[in-house]
Amino acid sequence: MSETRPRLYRAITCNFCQRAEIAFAAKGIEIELVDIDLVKRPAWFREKASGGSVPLLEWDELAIHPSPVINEFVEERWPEPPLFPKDPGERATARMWIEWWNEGPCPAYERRLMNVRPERDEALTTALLDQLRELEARLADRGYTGGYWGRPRGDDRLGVVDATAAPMFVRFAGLRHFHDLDVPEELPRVRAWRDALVVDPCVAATSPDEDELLATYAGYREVLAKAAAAGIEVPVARGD
Ligand SMILES: N[C@@H](CCC(=O)N[C@@H](CS)C(=O)NCC(=O)O)C(=O)O
Repeated sequence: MSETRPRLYRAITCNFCQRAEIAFAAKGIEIELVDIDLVKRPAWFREKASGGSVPLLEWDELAIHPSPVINEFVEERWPEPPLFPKDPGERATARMWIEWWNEGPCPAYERRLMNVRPERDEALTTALLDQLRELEARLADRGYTGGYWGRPRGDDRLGVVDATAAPMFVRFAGLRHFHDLDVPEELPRVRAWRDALVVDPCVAATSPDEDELLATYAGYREVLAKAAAAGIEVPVARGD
């Protein structure tokens, strides 16, 4: 394998993409970023290994996706500093959290953020808040009181679960802007985790400019609103 610079196809709105950007930043590996317009996805990109989905990592002869596999690869190829816990039980726990994140909080936030049908607002808000309450309970079960996810087990630095969760918290900017929604005050552990993650140097360095992020979301929301007006259901999250 050569030492060419890894190339990451991404979109600034995509929380999955920033997970990989954070992992590379944590490892100190410079990458080439290729921005993909998710509304006018180029035909040449649809031909690639992910079938048009971002993130996609190309490195040497490899084309790797989806985001959890990319971060596993980054960890194995560039082991220092480690993002996964050393202890096998904690590693399994980290992977279970990532699985849960992808099934629970992540799609709930995507659906609520991108909803353009006001009659669905309440149900989608409830679904998102249910996920955040479950997150609060899971953090409490871990003995979490602040800092990074690994802290209760003595590992208070950015890890793979933090890299997976942080991009959603960064994109809560969209929930605040379009829907006046935020992490409720009665969820102190979720807020503490959010607060620790968004200021982490690797997260901050890979976070999109907020105005650009909101303008891009506004463009997507316009497309979704036109589709909704035409009676077309557009999937916005896993499982739709
Ligand atoms: N499970 C994938 C999800 C990636 C994903 O949903 N990406 C979105 C953008 S945020 C996308 O490209 N969707 C279009 C598609 O999958 O064709 C991952 O973790 O990488």
